[in-house]
Amino acid sequence: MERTYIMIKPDGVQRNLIAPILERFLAKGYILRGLKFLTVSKSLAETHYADLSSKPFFGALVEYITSGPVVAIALEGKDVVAQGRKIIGATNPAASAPGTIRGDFCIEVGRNVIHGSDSVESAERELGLWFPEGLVDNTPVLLSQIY
Ligand code: 3AN
Repeated sequence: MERTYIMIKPDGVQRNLIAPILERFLAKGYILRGLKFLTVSKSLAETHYADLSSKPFFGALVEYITSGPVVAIALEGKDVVAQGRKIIGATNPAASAPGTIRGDFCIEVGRNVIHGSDSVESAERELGLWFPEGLVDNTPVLLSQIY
């Protein structure tokens, strides 16, 4: 089953958007396979964004991601990478439709509250980076087995 890496960035955490953001993915039906709250080291931020290292905003991006705790999330489900990106919206919030996370919750590209993997290959790389301990077995069970 396909997986993606989602991250609520420091501005999303500080603006108390953890619950409303998480709600959108879980209500849609994706399965939670990993969830943690952590402060990001400079080296982890640089490795995560290695593809952008030549961009003029790279330094500011690393500073932003390391400026406070983030929520790292592993999700699983059919077509979750592409569908997750649709739920998130465009990189620039100004181009994100209302109803998307960035369309509803932010204004600036440099403070765009959330990250989502852009391909199945980057998802696997990012999940390995952020969840080196592996993911949690979270096979849905019938409610009748719980209650
Ligand atoms: P996305 O996060 O939508 O996959 P990327 O991978 O192109 O977009 O960019 C990664 C992050 O870099 C963005 N989420 C944003 O925080 C930052 N970023 C991208 N473009 C710019 C820009 N022009 N100015 C400042 N920050 C940017």
